[in-house]
Amino acid sequence: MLHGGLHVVLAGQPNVGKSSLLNRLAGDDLAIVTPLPGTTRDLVRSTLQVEGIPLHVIDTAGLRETQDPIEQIGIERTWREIDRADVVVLLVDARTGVSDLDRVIVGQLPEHLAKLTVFNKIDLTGAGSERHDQGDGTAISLSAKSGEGIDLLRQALLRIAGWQPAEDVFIARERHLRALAETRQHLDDPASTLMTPANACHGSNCSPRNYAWRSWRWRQSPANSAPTTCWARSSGASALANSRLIGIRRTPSIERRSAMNWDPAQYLKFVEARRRPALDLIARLGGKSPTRIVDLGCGAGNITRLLAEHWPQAAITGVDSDPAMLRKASSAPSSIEWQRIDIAVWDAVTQPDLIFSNAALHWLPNHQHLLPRLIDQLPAGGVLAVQMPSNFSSPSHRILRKLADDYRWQQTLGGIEMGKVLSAADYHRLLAPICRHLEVWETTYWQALSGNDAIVEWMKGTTLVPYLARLDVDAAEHFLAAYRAPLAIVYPRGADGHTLFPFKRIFFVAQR
Ligand SMILES: Nc1nc2c(ncn2[C@@H]2O[C@H](COP(=O)(O)OP(=O)(O)OP(=O)(O)O)[C@@H](O)[C@H]2O)c(=O)[nH]1
Ligand SMILES: [Mg+2]
Repeated sequence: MLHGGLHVVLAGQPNVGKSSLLNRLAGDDLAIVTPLPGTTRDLVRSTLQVEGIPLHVIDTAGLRETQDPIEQIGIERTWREIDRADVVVLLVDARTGVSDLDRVIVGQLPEHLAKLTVFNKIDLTGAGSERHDQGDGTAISLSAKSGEGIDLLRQALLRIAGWQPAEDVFIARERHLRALAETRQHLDDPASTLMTPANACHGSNCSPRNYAWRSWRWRQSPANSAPTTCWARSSGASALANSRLIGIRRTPSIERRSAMNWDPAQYLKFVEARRRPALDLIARLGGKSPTRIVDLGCGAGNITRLLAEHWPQAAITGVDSDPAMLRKASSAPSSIEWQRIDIAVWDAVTQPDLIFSNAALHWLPNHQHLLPRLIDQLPAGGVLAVQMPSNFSSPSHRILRKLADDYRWQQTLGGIEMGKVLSAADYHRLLAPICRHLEVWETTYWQALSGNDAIVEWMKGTTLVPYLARLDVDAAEHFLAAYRAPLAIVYPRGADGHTLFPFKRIFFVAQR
C-alpha cells in the first residue's frame, strides 16, 4: 500500500460532482466540469500525495441508463475501474440524498471493496461538513466547489490506507496482517513470490477479494452456455432488472478477473505453436489411461479437446476463471464439462486420475503450496502433468519490463508482474518427496512466427494482456510502438518472412 498507493475511484450518478471533486483533490483543472449530466465519458486519472501516501484518484463516467454508445463505453470503463479499485467513493447530491438508483449501484459494488459515501454540494443545503460512521460505512458531507470538508475525505482515505494521524504510523488491519504474513512467507521463500494476473493488473498487493470468487459450473447447452446472466451477489431477477437502469456491467462480479481482458482470438492466432508443447506433454503421458481428467486453466478449450481426442473414454472437465475463454471453449459441442473457478481455490469434486495444466500455473502464486495441494487432489497413482513458459528473462520480457518502468508509463504500468516459475531443480526438490515418480524437463522451442509484427502479436495474446488492459487505445499504440522498435533489433524478421522467437518451457509429470 505504501509503495503502490491507494486506487480511489470516484463513482456515482451523473452531475453529482465527481469531476469537481477530482479537480479539488488534485488542486488543478484536470477534468471538464459542466452542468450537463453525462459530461465525463472517459476515465480521468490523477495521482496525489497525502501525508506521503500516493492516492491514485480516478474520475469516471456517471452511471445511468443511456442509449449513447460513447457514454455506454464510458460506463463499462467505470465498472472495470471499480473492479480494480481499493476504495470507491460514491458521490451523492446532498440535496436529494441517497436514491434507489444509488442503492442499486452500491449493491453492485464488489463485496470486499472499501466504500465511502460523499454527500456533495453542501454549500447548496446550508449544512456543515461532517463525517458519519454508520453501520454500513463512512459518509462525509462536503462541498467540492468550496472545498469545505475535503480534509475529512483525505483523512478518511488515509485511514483506509492504514495511516493513523495521531501516531504518524500505519495501523494494521486484519487484511494488512494477512498481507504482512504472506509477505513474510514470500521473503522467506523468494522463489515463490508469484503474482496472479489479477494482482498484476492492480500492480499492488493481492487483496483477498481477488480470491473471493465462487465456483460456477455450467454444462454445455444452448440455455446456459453464455455465462453472462449470473451475478453472484445480485438478489435475483429484480436486482438484474434494476441493474439495467444504469447500463450496468454486462459482466457479473464473478468476472472480476477478466480485468485481464483475455481475447481468445488473439491467443489462438498462433494456435499451432501454442499447441505443440501440450502435444509433447500428452505424448510423454504415453500409455496411461486416465478415466477422469481435469484440465486446469483450460482457456479456450482447444487443448482440452485434444485430451478428449486422446482419451475418448475419459470424463473431462475444463477449469478456468475467464468467462470469454470459457464461452469460446463451450461454443463447440463436446462432452467436456466446463467449470468456472479460480485454480487457486479449485478443489476436485470427484478425484481425477490426471490433472493436466498447459501454460496456466505460471499465473498463480506460491507454487510451494499450490503444487502439493494439487498432488493432494489425486488418488495414489494419479498424475499431475504441467507445462509452463519459463522464458521470463528472455529479451522479449526484459524489454517489456524495462519499458513499463520508463517514466512515461511507470505510473500506469510500473510493478505489473508477469507470471513466474521456479527453477527445474526447485520443482524437483518440491515434488520428489511427495511423488512416487517424477520427471522434470525444459525445452526451448525455436518458433518461426509468420506475419507482420509477429512477436508483439504473440505477446498480445498473453503477457501483454495486463499491460494493455491499463492503457487506453492511444496510450496502448504509443506503448506498443516503443516496444516494437527494440524487438525488431533482437528478433529480426528473416528474408522468408518468418521471425524466429525462441521460447523456453518447463514441464513436469508427477505421479502420486
Ligand atoms: N454548488 C455546487 N455545485 C457543484 C459542486 N460540485 C459540483 N457542482 C456542480 O455540479 C455540476 C456537475 O459537476 P461535475 O463535477 O461535472 O459532475 P460529474 O459528477 O462529474 O458529472 P458527469 O461527468 O456528468 O457524470 C457542475 O455544474 C458543477 O459546478 C458543489 O460542491 N457545489
Ligand atoms: Mg464528470
